Amino acid sequence: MAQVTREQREEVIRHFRYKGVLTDNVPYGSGHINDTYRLTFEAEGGSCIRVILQRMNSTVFARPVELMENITGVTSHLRKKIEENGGDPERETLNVIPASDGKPYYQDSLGDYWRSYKFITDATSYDQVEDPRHFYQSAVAFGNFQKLLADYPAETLYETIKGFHDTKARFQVFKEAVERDCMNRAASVEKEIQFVLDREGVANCFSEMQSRGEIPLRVTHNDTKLNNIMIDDRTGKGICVIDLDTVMPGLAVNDFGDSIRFGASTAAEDETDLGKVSCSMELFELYAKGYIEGCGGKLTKKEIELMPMGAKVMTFECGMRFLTDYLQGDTYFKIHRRDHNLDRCRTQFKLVEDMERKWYTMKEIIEKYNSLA
Ligand code: ADP
Ligand code: GN1
Ligand code: MG
Repeated sequence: MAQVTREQREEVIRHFRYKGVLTDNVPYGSGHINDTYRLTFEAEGGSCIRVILQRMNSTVFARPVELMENITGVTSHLRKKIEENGGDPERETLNVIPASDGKPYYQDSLGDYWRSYKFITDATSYDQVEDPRHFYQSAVAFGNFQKLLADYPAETLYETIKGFHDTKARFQVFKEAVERDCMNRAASVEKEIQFVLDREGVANCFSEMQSRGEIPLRVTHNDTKLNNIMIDDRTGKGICVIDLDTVMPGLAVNDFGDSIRFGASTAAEDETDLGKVSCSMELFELYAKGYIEGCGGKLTKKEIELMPMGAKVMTFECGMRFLTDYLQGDTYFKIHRRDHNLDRCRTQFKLVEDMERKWYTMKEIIEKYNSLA
């Protein structure tokens, strides 16, 4: 997508009915997909009001109107549940700020789609675990999110990205990207390509289990990395699950696994010193405990048993996606330096190898919680 221009942002801001005087307008967060800004307004009496303004990525999300329908549906459902449970829906779920015409989005004169959310104050989204208690609390919150959406009518949700976690289909897309090699990069990443090709069984396993009816489809988040949750600065609790673009029917084991690949890693997702990258068994256990608790008895024994596999499949899939994007010329994930997607791919594969080494430890940890569940 083309870079957002200042004029474009000014036009968009005029089409939301924000109150007060705009005093600050800055790019925000470290998401790989949308263009996010934090706006600050000074209201009468000198108080500060913050909002999030986002340009939705139209390369990734072809149908932004349907996407926003999903988000308003899901957040209304969550709001009702949070109110019933005596919580604070202003902080515990995303709140969409409608545009001046009342729609939950604004389409600018260049054709781009924008949306705005109330800013969740006094909370932080972390790119890496700084305090293990935060990681545990994020697990409880993602589990609880799953529980709150257990009775959401799944058939009303649009599939915002077709086959998002269809790892088997992604394996085929990867092979095509290798064959086309449109950037002439394949020769320089033979080792990484072979790493993927050696693991076709990993790519296929959940699709086979699903077709045998061994694991249920649920309404899941599908992008459960630690920076997609706001941790309350005061209480340390996972106050709000954000980034709801991919809420769709999916697998709980994948939600679990995606959190592990990101949060249980001992290094950043794009660390170039692979010596620093490993999967922490302490963080794995902490997250498993929190997620099982958060789901409140809703997971089947089979789903719990498959948690190590969820971690491996999601880490493998993500590495394969980064490598596919590298081979295709970096058109999907935002990059901030040359070979950024390759660096990201390498951390994921290092984690997969580490999980393979620690496989029995992971199984043992999960068995312990499964016998208690
Ligand atoms: P992306 O899809 O690009 O990852 P996100 O929706 O996750 O976009 O937003 C990017 C970042 O912006 C988040 O990781 C978080 O730091 C911040 N953010 C998003 N929504 C809010 C919000 N309502 N309040 C505070 N911060 C937010
Ligand atoms: C993207 O949007 P963001 O940055 O939270 C991606 C995830 C990947 C993740 C890797 C819609 O997440 O699937 O796992 O990057 N989101 C989409 O960090 O593709
Ligand atoms: Mg995000």
